[in-house]
This record gives sequence, C-alpha cells and structure tokens, in this order.
Amino acid sequence: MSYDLIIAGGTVATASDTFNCDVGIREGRIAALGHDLGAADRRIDASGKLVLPGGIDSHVHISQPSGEGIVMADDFASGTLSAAFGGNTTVMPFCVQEKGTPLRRTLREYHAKAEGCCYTDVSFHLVISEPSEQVLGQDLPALIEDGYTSFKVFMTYEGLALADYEMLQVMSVARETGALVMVHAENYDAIRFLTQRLEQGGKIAPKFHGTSRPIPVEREATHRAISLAELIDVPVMIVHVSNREAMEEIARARSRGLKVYGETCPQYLVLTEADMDGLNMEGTKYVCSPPPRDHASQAACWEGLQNGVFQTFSSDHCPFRYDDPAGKLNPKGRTSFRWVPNGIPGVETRLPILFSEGVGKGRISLNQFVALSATNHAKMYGLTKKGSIAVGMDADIAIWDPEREVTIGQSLLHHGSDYTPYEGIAVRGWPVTTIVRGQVVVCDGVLEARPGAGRHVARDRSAFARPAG
Ligand code: DUC
Ligand code: ZN
Ligand code: ZN
Repeated sequence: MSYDLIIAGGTVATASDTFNCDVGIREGRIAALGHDLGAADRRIDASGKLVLPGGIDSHVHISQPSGEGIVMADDFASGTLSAAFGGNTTVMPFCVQEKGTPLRRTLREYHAKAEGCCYTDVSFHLVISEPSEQVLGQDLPALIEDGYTSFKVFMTYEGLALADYEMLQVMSVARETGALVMVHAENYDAIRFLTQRLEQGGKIAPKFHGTSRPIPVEREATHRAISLAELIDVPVMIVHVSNREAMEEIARARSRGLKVYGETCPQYLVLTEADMDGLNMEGTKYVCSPPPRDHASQAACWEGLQNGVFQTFSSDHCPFRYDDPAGKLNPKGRTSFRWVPNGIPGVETRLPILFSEGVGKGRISLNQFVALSATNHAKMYGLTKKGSIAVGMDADIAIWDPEREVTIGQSLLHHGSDYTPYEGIAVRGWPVTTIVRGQVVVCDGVLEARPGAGRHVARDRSAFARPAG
C-alpha cells in the first residue's frame, strides 16, 4: 500500500533515540519507519535535516480578554500561524472562566473564535477564577470528562486570584477527577503592597514591574501551592518558573515523594530584569510575570532543564502590541507599570532559542530538546497520540535545518505583535517544514495550508495527574 507522504533521508530524533530512517505517513498517522518504503503521493527530501516531533507549546494565550481597553495581539489564525512557522504542531491556550458566566458558554465562545482558522492543532486548558458550587460540583468535572483534563489557577491578579481555601477546593476536584492543576505562583498581597509602596515613592517606570514581584513573592507562593497540593494529595504543575529559589521548592517537594512538576520559558533563559529598563517606555516590551530575573537565575533555569526539575519548556506566548493604545502603550500604562499588560510574544521563537542555546551550545542533548519541546508536554497533558515519532502516532512533524543561521527579528515573524522581545538574538538551527497530522502546513518556509488545517483535540487523563496515594 502506498503512502500519502514520505519524509526521506532525514535524521529522526525522539526523546530517547536518534536514527536515520524515512517516515511513511498515511491518513494523518505515522504508518512506517524504515528504508525503501515504496510509493507515495508526495515525497519530502529531508537529507541533511532533522526530523523531529512537532513542537507542543502547552502554555500560550490567544484571544484572551485582558482587561478594559486592552486587546491581545493574536487571534487563533495569527497565533497558530506563528506557532506553525516556529515548528509547532499543537498549542494549548487557556479558556478563562468569566465570573457570572457558565463555564461551558465561555468555552463555546473560545471554540467559536478558533473554529476554522487554526493552522496547528489546539487543545484548551481551563482557568478557574470563581470556584462556585456549580463549577466545583458539576461544570468542572463534566468538562474534565469531556477532555479538558487540565486547568490553571492563579494566586495573584485582581479578579483571578484564588484564596487558599479556594485552591484547596479546586485541588480536591482535580484529585477526584484526574485533572492536572497548573499554578501561577506569586503572592497577591505582597505584590499589591509593594506596588502601592513603589507608586507612592513615584517609582512608576516599567522597570519597577520587576521590583514589585521579587523572587520571594514567587518562592513563597510556590511553597504554598505545593503545601496545599500535599494536603489534598494531588499532583501540581508550577508554570513559568523564573529562578533558583522556586526551583528548590519544587526539587525539595519531589525529594519528599510529591508529584510536583515545573515549567520554564525562554524569557527566563535569555532576558533579564535590565531589559525592562529601556529608554522611554521600551521596557514595557519585556514586562511579563513572573518578571525576567538576572544571569544567575538564567543559569539556574538551564540547570533545571538539564536535571529534570523542569518537565516542560513553554513559550507563555501572551502577545500584546507595543505601539498601540490597546497594548503596552495604553494610556494608563504610562501612569504606572501596574497598568502595563503582563505578557510577551514568543510562540514562534521558543524552539529556535532552545535549540540554538541548548543543543547548539551543548547544554542539552537533541533528545532532551525533543522531550522538553514536545514529548513531555504530550505526556503531562494527556495528548496520547502526539509528541513522538512512532508508528500509530499522529504525523505531527517539524523538519529542522540544524545549520541555518538566523538573526531573530520582528520582520521574520508571523505573530500579531509589532515587536519581538528577542530582536537581534542570533540562532543556529531553524524549523523549515511543519506537518500537522500529515498535512504540510509550512514547506521550506512557505505557507501551504489553509486556515482550518488545525483542529481541537480532546485529551485523555494524564498519568502525571494521578495522586501519589
Ligand atoms: N501569567 C501567564 O501565564 N501568562 C501571562 C501573564 C501571567 O501572569
Ligand atoms: Zn501565569
Ligand atoms: Zn501564561
């Protein structure tokens, strides 16, 4: 039987092995790995290239309401287009519960926004902002059953922060239903206190965003989230970890036998707090939470990627435009860092940065790169058919030119932001072709697919979410 597509002559890598073989694809799945596979409707020559599982970015924000007058820079078309050009085949955005609105209605709205315009597959996490009886008792368990098997909770932000009591409530639901809890760990009261004090002292420039959320704010909340999870006996994923002290909380918990996982992001590897100290308002381009730290923290995060403190490396793509009254330069943002929307774009640059700085500079192996960029995300969040190159898996593949030298710049990128915080970073290695369930979305840097090539994926429960017992 012939194949729909054969990727020939490349070097295939998985999270555990690297080997030379052709990949035969039929009906969206990987049907054969080997040589001389025979006939195919289409053949892509991958000689001299790496054939890797398509990136899974398990932490992105797309079309998310972001406060009065603020508009996120990516819709599902531009966000997933940018993801595909960055070597990703699946992204996992958040559906944020709106207070007073049924959770399912909000989810339907996100689906409506995504329907027919995605270039990669998409799978939503929920965000629980109001754990009412209805949500805890009915809506959340039902949605988890329907394949939304993870949700995020926030320990900071007005309107989002959960009290410890509420954290315990939602964690209990996760334990009973087998969902994975993701936690944004920063101490809300500490940030409010520090922000007010800074503003009173006239310290309103973007760089004071970092001063208002120093490392102890993150470390304390990380410790508290872990302790609450321990009380319930439920696994927990600490997302966007920025520094050694928070990592130590994770590592210590794990050494006590707790199922505590960690994620870090590109901004904690290549940006520092000093970036927020730009001329005029340029510093707002780097404002995200937790904020970028210092070079010692960058080194710590690399260690965490090497030694397994971190299972996943995600972009936390949270795009706003810079030169825009609905973005970083909104009128209130000029009066205080407090009003600068938190988040930076990065879905397209996540993998080239990790590949070049990580594999290229000998910090991680190619197989670790695959694990951190795809395989572990699939395992962590129950994407059973994704994240590896093996017979029977979805044919989600990125072909990389390991030698291509690129200087990252806004003009190369496909996101809706008008800037990249990674402008000027030189990388070696770039994803050139992206294949989603056997459909060639990007071929040699040229878009081939139509919007709608990507679809929503319901997920299984993850073994990582099983209580330790
Ligand atoms: N948390 C995120 O995960 N993304 C952007 C902003 C934030 O606080
Ligand atoms: Zn967060
Ligand atoms: Zn985020």
